[in-house]
Amino acid sequence: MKTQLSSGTTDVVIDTEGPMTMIGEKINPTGRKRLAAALTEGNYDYVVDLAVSQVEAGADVLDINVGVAEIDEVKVMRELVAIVSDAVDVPLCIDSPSPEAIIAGIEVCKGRPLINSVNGEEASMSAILPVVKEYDAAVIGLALDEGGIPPTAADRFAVAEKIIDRAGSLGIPLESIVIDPLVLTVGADSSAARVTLDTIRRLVAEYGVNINLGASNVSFGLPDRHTLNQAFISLAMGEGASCAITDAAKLGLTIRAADLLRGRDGYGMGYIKYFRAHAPEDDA
Ligand code: THG
Repeated sequence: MKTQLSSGTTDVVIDTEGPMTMIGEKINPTGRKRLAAALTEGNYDYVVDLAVSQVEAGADVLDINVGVAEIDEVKVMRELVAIVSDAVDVPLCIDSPSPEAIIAGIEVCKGRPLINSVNGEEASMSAILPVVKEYDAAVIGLALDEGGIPPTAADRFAVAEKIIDRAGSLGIPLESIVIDPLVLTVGADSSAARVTLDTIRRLVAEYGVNINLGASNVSFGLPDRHTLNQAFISLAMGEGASCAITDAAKLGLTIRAADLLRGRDGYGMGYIKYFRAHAPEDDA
């Protein structure tokens, strides 16, 4: 299954049969004081630096989240999407719970964006899915609803199915949906990653749908987070995950390695090219 995204001039395809798509996570002020201040002050140079450095590190798509308390989210989303679109030639992932902010982002971005996100709550589906339909965007569907994040794979699958069905009833095809089965930390519950992996397996088997993950959540509160993140992203790719919101500078080479190992990288060219472009000098 192929989910087409575009910057207007560059196309990116999230593909259940292809190499992993990397969405750069860093334009998100949650827990980042410097970015929150830059957004509040309208200092967009710092955000442009974050955009350029993530694309240089191999991000295929950039997430844009401007969620700071008391900010005019519609205005800042409109301005930032325009500025980032001029600075880098990659499709954007417009990250907001607000339909007005999402529309502002869609209207200024030049190609086909990914919307982050809709979830299985009635209020979210009825607010976001009509926007996705009207603008023919692609959308991430989160496996949570009024009851929160379900503790079992069966219940996360059921929420994903509810989103897929509702989207279908509005004429949004499965190709336009990327399901995010959600990742919780194994620091709090040692079966948390297993639940996510089982949800991925079933969604891929029954729907063949594209799957996105915010993979670094898995390691919150534990030592040597990078090792856990590398192991988890590899296992998730083994189950069929096709897209991750991540730090390409940290996980890019692991992701290209897993693409090669799962037979998605003919002659290892993706891995070798990535290594040549991004490996630290010492390892070259
Ligand atoms: N699914 C979807 N969207 C998501 C998530 C998801 N968006 C938010 C989040 N999860 C993914 N994005 C981020 C953005 C930034 C960071 C982590 C995830 C981050 N964290 C550092 C840390 O954890 O220590 C703190 C910042 C820093 O590097 O200084 O950066 O699951 N659809």
